[in-house]
Amino acid sequence: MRSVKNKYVYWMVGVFTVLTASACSGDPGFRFEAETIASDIEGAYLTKIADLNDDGRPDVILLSVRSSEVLWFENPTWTRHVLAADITPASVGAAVDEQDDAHFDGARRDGVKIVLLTGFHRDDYAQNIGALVFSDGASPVTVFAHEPAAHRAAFADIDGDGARELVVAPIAGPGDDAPIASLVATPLVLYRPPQPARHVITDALKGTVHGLSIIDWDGDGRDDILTAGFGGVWLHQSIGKTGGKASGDLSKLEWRSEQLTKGRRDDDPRQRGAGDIKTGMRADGTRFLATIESVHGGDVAVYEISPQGVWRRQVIDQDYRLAHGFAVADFNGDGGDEIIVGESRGAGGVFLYSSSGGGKDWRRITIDKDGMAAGGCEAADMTGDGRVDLVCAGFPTRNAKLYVNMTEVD
Ligand SMILES: [Ca+2]
Ligand SMILES: [Ca+2]
Ligand SMILES: [Ca+2]
Ligand SMILES: [Ca+2]
Repeated sequence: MRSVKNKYVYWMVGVFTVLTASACSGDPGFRFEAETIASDIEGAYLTKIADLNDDGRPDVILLSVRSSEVLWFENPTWTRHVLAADITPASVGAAVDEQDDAHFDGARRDGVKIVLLTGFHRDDYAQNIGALVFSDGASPVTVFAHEPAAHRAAFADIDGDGARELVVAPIAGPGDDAPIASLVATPLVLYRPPQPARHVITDALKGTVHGLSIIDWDGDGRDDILTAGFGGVWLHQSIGKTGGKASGDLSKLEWRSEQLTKGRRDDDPRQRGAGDIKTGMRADGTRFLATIESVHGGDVAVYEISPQGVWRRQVIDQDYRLAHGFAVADFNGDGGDEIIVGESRGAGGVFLYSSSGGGKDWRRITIDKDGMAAGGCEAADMTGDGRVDLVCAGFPTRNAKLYVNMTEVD
């Protein structure tokens, strides 16, 4: 019988380095200890956390935009394994579906489903074939579809039937030779891997789309989708039924898409909008939005809704050359979420923003000053002690690190 996640206990191995000990008056001191997962990964870009060997400990998939291999690192020794080989060109996104035991009526789960987005030419965008690669850990890895310029993906239960579908967000419309600066229509697409059928959620997004986030926005048991791009932050919700658990017809869904905020304003349309989107929760239970603005931009913004229903923008930092690593989680257990932002240029830097008062007093705390130029950061409890840790991967620094959360939690 499978051990229940979050109840495992084990000792982390490796040499820890105390990186920061911040203790502002009246503010809980955030403290992280860094552990190197890998330091020789050319093109290290993003991570995807998932328990790949089903031992209850979350492992780390590492995507490189310079490698034909996708590696995964086994927690807690960080022994490296090849997840997929001969990926040409590189892989830029991954989505993992770890089904809860409840979905299998208490039976042991069948392992994880993984989709890798590959075929992304960093230097020749017009050749972005967007191969969608499927692995269930048992059958051979297969390419089940092509979605040109596929860039972000996430599993989400869109129709509320208990099984997750795959949302794929291309960075731009097909054939665009400069997708990071596109001004044409960009699709948002739904799949049920490994079935090849393609379902367009919307073609209302104009220009580059760089951020994708999943949340059950209205608490109705169906996951909803947030996207970020030159056109701002959009919410996409499905209506209608597909009928039949895990096998319904996704083409029967109807979609409602609305813009939540325009994001950054600028005369240049390629400097507008938002590059990434996360949702967070205040300690009092109110929701906020956090964004990087614009695409590959340097601003960090927080939005809170007004009594009139308008998302009000507050820029909390503008110091980044290219902010890319991005995560939102409650690192000190006070019920309110903090924001993580990684500088992806030069020597980098990983920073935490904390708002202790529930107001506009976001303060910045350094987690890693110059040892991580984070292209991606993810928050998860990697050590099994109930505290949320942080995993980041960096391109210029060619590395991946675990930041073990040592913050005192109430
Ligand atoms: Ca594991
Ligand atoms: Ca579903
Ligand atoms: Ca919903
Ligand atoms: Ca907190």
